Amino acid sequence: MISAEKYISFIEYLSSHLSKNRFYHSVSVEKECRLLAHRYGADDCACCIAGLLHDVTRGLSLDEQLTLVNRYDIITDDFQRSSANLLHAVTAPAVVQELFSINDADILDAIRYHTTGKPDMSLICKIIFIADFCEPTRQYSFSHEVRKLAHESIDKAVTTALDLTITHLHEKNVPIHEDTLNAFAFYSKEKNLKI
Ligand code: DGI
Ligand code: FE
Ligand code: FE
Repeated sequence: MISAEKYISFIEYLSSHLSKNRFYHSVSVEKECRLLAHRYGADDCACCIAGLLHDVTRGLSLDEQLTLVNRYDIITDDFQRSSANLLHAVTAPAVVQELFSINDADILDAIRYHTTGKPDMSLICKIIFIADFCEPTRQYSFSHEVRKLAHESIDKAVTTALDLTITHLHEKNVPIHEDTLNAFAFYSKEKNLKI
């Protein structure tokens, strides 16, 4: 259980550092995380904290993200350093640790991989990845379909979300990070579909 003071400090920080839409998205991810945590028996407090805070650095420019990479000595690759879309997931765990003293490795890992996913994710990692993809304020036509699937099989939802992301990025001629490709290779093997 998280204290009221701590929860309010998250909300105050996010509402003053994110756009209105991004703030609303973060709260919506938190709500979706709670539903999925109850559905799959995950730690709902950890899932909600990770869901609420996952985009904490999303409002920063690429240069501001790179300043964080240097300040916290974060290990990154060239691809991540060239893309604010990818880099916000890499910088967020350090900020969450520093600002809010959150040191839970599962929460930090779920935030770190919320954009690309990775092979063999923990349950909390999968819940944040999917809640981010399909929370109800998302505008994509297929988010509703993935949301329904997520409540039936989290692994099938992860596979579908990765597949849709890769197809979408291909169509836009955007290069795909190896973490995303490795995650899809792992989850698209039917033997790995556990739930
Ligand atoms: O931060 P959000 O908008 O809530 O969503 P996100 O963190 O899941 O994704 C941010 C963006 O990153 C989104 O436009 C999709 C993109 N993305 C996801 N995987 C990859 C990627 N972009 C590249 N270049 N490569 C990837 O593998
Ligand atoms: Fe994000
Ligand atoms: Fe997000």
